[in-house]
Amino acid sequence: MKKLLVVFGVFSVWACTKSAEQPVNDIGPIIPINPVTAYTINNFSVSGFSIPNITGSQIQTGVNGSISGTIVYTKDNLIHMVIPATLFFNYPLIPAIHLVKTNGTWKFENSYTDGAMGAGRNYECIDTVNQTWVYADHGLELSSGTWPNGHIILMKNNGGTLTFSNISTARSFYHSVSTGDLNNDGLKDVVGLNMGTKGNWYDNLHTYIQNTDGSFSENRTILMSSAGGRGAGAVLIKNLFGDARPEVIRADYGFNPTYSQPSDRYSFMIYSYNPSANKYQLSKDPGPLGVFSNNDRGATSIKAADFNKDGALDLAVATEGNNFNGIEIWMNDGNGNYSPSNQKLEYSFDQLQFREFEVYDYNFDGYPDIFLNPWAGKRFREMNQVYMDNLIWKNVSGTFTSISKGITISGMSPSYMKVFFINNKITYFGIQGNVDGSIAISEITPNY
Ligand SMILES: [Ca+2]
Ligand SMILES: [Ca+2]
Ligand SMILES: [Ca+2]
Ligand SMILES: [Ca+2]
Repeated sequence: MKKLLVVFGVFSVWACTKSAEQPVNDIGPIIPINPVTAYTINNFSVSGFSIPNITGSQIQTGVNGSISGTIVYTKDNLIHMVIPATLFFNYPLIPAIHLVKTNGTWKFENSYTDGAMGAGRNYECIDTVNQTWVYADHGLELSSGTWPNGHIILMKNNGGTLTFSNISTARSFYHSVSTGDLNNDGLKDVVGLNMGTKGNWYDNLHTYIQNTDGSFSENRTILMSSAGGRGAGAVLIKNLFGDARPEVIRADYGFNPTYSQPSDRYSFMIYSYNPSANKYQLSKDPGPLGVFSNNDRGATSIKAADFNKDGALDLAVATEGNNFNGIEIWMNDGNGNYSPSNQKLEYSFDQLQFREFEVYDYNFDGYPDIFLNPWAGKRFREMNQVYMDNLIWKNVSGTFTSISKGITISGMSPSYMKVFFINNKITYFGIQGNVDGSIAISEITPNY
C-alpha cells in the first residue's frame, strides 16, 4: 500500500507538470518527460527567542554541537524538534531547546533546564504513541577538571510541553541506550551502556525496569554482563531469536584482553534470557572475526534489520577510530550465528564524519537502506555545497551500493544534518546555529 501511494504521488506530479505545458488533445511530437526533481528544500529561520542566562553565541555553539542528540518526531500532526544543545567542553549547561512546526513554519516553543545535557549521545523512542524518548547523556567532556558524567534521561510529551526526568541513579558516562521488555511484563525497560560511573555499579550495562506507574527501578541481577575487562560502546535491545524475550547486544569498544593480536580485539556479545536461571546470560560471542580490523576502533551504535530479506535479522554496527568511521554488516545465518560480510562503509575524517545512522526502507522494496547523519568532511559539504548522494547507502537486493544521482545542493553549509522519516518520506534536516542565537533549519527531501 505504501509503495502504491508513492508511485501514484510521483505520477501525479508528472501528470500535472505535463498537462500544464501540453494540452492532452495535442497530437504533436513526443515531448520527453520532464526530469524528476532531484530534491525539494524549504528553509526556515527560528529567531526572536531567548534562553535565560544563555547568550546568542552560546546558543550558536550549543546547537551546532548537538549532532548526536537532536531529534525530530511527529505528534498530534505537529512536527517537533528537540535540540539538547551543549558547549561540550565547558559550562554552562544549556537548557534543551524545543521547536515546533506549526502552520508550515518552525517556531521556538520553550527551553527546559531539566533537559540540559552535557552530551546527549544517543536516544531511542520508548513509546511511539505518546512520543516518549529515552536519552543517554554522557555529560560534558570538560577541557579541564573532572568530567561530571550524565544520566539516562526520560523525555515525555505532556500536551504541548515536555518533561525531563532522570532514570539512572548514579552519574555515568552513558554512551548508548536501548529499550525493550526484558522481564516480559508488557512494559518496556531501559538498558544504558556506560563507559564509567560515579557510583558503585561497575557493569557496562545498567538495566532499569519500568514500573506500572511509568517510573523505573534499577535492576542489577537480570542482566549482568561482566565481560572480563572488555570495554563496550553500544547496546541494542532487539528480539533476534524466536523466543518471547528480546536479546541484548553489547558491542565492544577498546581493548579486549581475550584476544592476543592487536588486529582482532573487537567484536560484540549477545545476551539471551535463560528461563531456568531467570536472567539474561551470554548466548553468542562471535569472537574476533575481523570486522573491527584495527586496534584503534570501537562501536558507537548498532541497528538490527533483515538486510538480505531471508527472514533473519542482521546487524549493522557503526564504529569509530583514529581518523576512521564506518559501518559494517554482520549477517545472521538463520540460527543466530553472525559473521561479518564483506560490506563495509569506511570514511576518513576528511572524507565524511557521521553520527550516527538510520535504517529505513525508503523505496519499500523490502530491503532496508542506510542513511547517515553527517557533520563534517568534504564528501558531505564543501564550498557551500552539500552532496546528498553520499548520505545514503542503498540496499539493492541485499547488496549495499552508493548512488550517483548527482544530487548536490548549492548555497548551503549546515553545521550538521539529521535524517528522519516524516510521513514515510526521507527528510534531512540541515541545522545551523547563528551567533545572534537564531537557528537555521533546512528541510530537504532528496529524490533517491
Ligand atoms: Ca518490562
Ligand atoms: Ca529472543
Ligand atoms: Ca537476514
Ligand atoms: Ca530499500
